[in-house]
Amino acid sequence: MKAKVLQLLRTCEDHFVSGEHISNQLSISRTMVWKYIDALRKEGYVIKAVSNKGYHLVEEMDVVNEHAIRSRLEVDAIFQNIIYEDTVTSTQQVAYKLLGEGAPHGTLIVANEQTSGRGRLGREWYSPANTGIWMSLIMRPNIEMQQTPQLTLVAAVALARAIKEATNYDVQIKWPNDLIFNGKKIAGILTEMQSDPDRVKSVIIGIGINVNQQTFPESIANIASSLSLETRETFHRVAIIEHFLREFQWLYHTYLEKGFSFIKPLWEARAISIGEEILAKTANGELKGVAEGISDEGVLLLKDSEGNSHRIYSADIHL
Ligand code: BT5
Repeated sequence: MKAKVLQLLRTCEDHFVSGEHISNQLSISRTMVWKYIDALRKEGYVIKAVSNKGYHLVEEMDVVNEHAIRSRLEVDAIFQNIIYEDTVTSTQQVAYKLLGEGAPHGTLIVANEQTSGRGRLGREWYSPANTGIWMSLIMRPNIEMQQTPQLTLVAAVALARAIKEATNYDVQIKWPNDLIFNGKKIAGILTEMQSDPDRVKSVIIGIGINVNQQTFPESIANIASSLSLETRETFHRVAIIEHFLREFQWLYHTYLEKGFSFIKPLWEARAISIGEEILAKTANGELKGVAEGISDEGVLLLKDSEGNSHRIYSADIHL
């Protein structure tokens, strides 16, 4: 209900909306309307009340919680099952637990802080409170197992587009799972698949975005940054989440319908390091060469100094 009150206030952004209108629209008493307004104020929303006129949402703070997200969902949004927690170990871990309990396709888990956020290969992911977006999506796609890495690229395109829409800044994508701003990593994606021997059962897509952090631990300060540090502005996390969910939904559905060939040019348009000399550190050793692009399946193509072509399925890329 709080989400619906918020939605109504937002649709009348530049003028007052009467308590009576809210009460009629939502079929609740005027007293209940007042209670929801009061609760929203306590969360940090600045809502002006003028007798005979009604309520006016003057300012939205950087509030992230379930109804803040829900109030921004499109009617046909697939992410209807939203779980918000203040502090978790890792939203991936919460997602695994929920999968065990039968969580539906389109489950979204968002946390304000992670105490054991993780990256690929069990690496740590720095996830302090109040500043970043730490979220996991549970999807149950009908795709082949070898296609799941493509979902990382779909999510990367959706995230780059969402950041552009919410902040007006362009970010780049570094294969396979990094978003880069001014040469530094501002977001990472972690796609984990759960499968039977012959089919994908579910996929958890974990996304970490550095939004308003002003400092980073020394160990990553030279490679990591936030949107705020790079632009000297601050951003509303929930607006970035809103744009991401919208972008991801249509890209995901179009990908399922038309295949990866639809995503590839969108990915390439934002890719960093294509045509450049790179070092790919894979589980089987290191390879140096020129990144030629990605294949129609989303695999990185690298040509070494002897002219041999290599297909890279999984690696860390150093420029
Ligand atoms: C990733 O791994 O980039 C995937 C990150 C996914 C994080 C999300 S947050 C929500 C969900 N829940 C989780 O627990 N995880 C997901 P990888 O490519 O392996 O990069 C990890 C490396 O990035 C680390 O070894 C550090 O060098 C660096 N790093 C750690 N924290 C960072 C941060 N906040 N920003 C930028 N770089 C960071």
